[in-house]
Amino acid sequence: MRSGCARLARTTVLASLTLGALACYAQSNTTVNLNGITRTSNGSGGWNYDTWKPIRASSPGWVHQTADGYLIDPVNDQQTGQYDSDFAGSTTAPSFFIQTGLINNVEVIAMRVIFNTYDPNIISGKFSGNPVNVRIGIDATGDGALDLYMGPNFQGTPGLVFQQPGTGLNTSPSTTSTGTIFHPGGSPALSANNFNYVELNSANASTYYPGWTTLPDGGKTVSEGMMSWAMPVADINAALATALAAVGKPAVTISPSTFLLWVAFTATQNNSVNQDAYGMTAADNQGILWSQFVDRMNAYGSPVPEPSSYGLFLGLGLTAGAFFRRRRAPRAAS
Ligand SMILES: [Ca+2]
Ligand SMILES: [Ca+2]
Ligand SMILES: [Ca+2]
Repeated sequence: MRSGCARLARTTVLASLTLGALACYAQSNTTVNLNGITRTSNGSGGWNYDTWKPIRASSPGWVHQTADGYLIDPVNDQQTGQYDSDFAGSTTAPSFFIQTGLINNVEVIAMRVIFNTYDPNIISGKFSGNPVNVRIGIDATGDGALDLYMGPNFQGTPGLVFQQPGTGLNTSPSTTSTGTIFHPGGSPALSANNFNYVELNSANASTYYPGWTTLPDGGKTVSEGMMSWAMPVADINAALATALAAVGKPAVTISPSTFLLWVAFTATQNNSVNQDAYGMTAADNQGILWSQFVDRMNAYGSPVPEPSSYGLFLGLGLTAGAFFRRRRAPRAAS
């Protein structure tokens, strides 16, 4: 069901923004396990990502990616010295994933990131580090600018929140800023139904992330922290409506089938990206567009189809051209 529907999504890409929800509604019947395993062995030295879908690197040539094209983030490249805000990964291990499905019969999009340091106090609010503003950003309008941020908030009472883009273009790490925090239904408290945070290390990798090995983090705990959470699709759309209206953009509704730009970053404060941008190092040019190193994909992990598979649909007249430009990503400065 999933794979068949994924193919359908590819062939209906031009209509994805408006018809995606209709095309693949049946695809979302899988129950999301926020504590679930990240990947499994494919039996020949590689990996299957059956549930959690790694974010894809823009092609061709972005330097920070796995051999199979998934975006990675190097360790110890956060800008403020706090390893608990450092996305941790290697050339064989991505650390930003999404998936879609149901939790308690509610359609959600779930997100997972892995930090370099695990802190057991995070849910109690005693957390002394700074993954307080881990945010996932999406571009839902196709112009390369992020329209909405979302994620768990650890300042004050922990909860899941949305955040409007701040002033600026919001098209690259250096032009991305975050504005008003809000939640259409009130910020839901973190619970087992919407949030999961576990220690990840070489010893428990077979349970959580086969092939994972612990990564150095400046003398703190060696283990990594794997954080997963889920946002209802209806809540994302309600928040998107608010965020787009605030900047005068036309309303757009997404579904799990919609091809979006997915970005992740951490910050010590609620207004700028001052820690770690997923997919680049602190030494890279922070002015590179998100769309130059992050590939668009839907929440099922499918990338935007190549031109050969959408030519038949050009007559639909929908303005999705921005999704099909395959850009040459500049290599990072050494
Ligand atoms: Ca990092
Ligand atoms: Ca570590
Ligand atoms: Ca980074």
